[in-house]
Amino acid sequence: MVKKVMIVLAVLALFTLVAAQCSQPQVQEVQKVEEPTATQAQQVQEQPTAAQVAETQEVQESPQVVEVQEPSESRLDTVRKRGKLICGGNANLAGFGVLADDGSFSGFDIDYCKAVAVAIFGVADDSTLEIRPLSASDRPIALQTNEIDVLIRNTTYTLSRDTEWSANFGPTTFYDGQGMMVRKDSGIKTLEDMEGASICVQTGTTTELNLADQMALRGINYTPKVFPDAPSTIAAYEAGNCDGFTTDKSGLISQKQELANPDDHIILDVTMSKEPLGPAYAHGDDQWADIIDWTVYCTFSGEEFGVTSANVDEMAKTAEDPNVRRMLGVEGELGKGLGLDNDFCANVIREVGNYEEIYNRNLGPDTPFNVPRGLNSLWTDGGLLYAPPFR
Ligand SMILES: N[C@@H](CCC(=O)N[C@@H](CS)C(=O)NCC(=O)O)C(=O)O
Repeated sequence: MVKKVMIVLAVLALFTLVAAQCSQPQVQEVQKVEEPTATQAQQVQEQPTAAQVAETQEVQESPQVVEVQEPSESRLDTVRKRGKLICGGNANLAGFGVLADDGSFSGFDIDYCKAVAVAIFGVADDSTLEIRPLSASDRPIALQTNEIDVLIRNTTYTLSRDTEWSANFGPTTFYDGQGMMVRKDSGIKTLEDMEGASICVQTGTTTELNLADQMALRGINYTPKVFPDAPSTIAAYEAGNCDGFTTDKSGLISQKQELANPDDHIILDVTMSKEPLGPAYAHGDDQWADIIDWTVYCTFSGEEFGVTSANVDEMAKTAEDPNVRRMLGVEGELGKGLGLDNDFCANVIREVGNYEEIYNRNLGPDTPFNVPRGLNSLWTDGGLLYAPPFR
């Protein structure tokens, strides 16, 4: 019996020993496996990370694709291939943008359309420049659909236009403010005298909004009468349908001349808003923005340095001032940096003139408008016109 028990214990001990020996390497194997498994676990964790990376790459790549697609052809290339600049303008505002019976456009803003065409093509004529007349309400759509390359149409720079129109604004070419015109015999001298008045105003403009703000601020009740364009607005005022007509002061000065008896009307001594007018262009093409901006600055600098359409070629030959030499492209390669000819600014001044020439041709003392320069004087004359250096 004892012998049997001894044998069973021996077998059990042997089994335990074998089992222990067998399990030992298993444990070691597991441990061995576990170490790499931990690495594998990291790798497994990294796999989704890699997927995430892939996803991230996709996210990063898609805007890159968009970026690449958008400027696949720059605006400058498009305009060059087309052979002409399409400039959104005004057809109804003498002095700024007006269409003549012969189909030609003229005005201060139109001259800036011409200046941009000259900067690109060296010349502005029917083959290199098309003016596309736009109503106030049509402006943002024309910009957003790329129907026009640039908008130069007595357009006020505001924050919401900067964002909602997806537009950028170039340098202000005309600092304006909103005014009010009334009949001289109405006895109205101030806005406060307009309690209960009806006021003609054009829709799609800052004018309409400023009028509401200003009248509310002053607690004046009034009835706005809203029209889609300048001719219908001024016609309604002239027909006596409104006591007042409001728009930018430049617009009032211009529209007053359209009336049968301009002297029967006065512009009140009040400025209801700030209206910085200048070129606007679609977001997304910095080179194009630079071209518009530096074309405008060229006209400011031309006036500042006394370079005119009459003397520009002489100045290009004889000027010693490096500022003038760089501006006219006889020294350095500033035009090339914009994708233009180095003498782009000399061409602009020769063909269109410096700011003073453009201003006087359209709005100066020899025109029916005779608008004082005021804020639209050079910074050196106490005004706001200031061009950064051509350097
Ligand atoms: N500067 C303002 C007003 C611009 C504006 O459209 N003014 C009118 C009144 S002078 C005009 O030019 N009308 C011409 C037209 O559309 O017939 C703006 O940008 O909203």
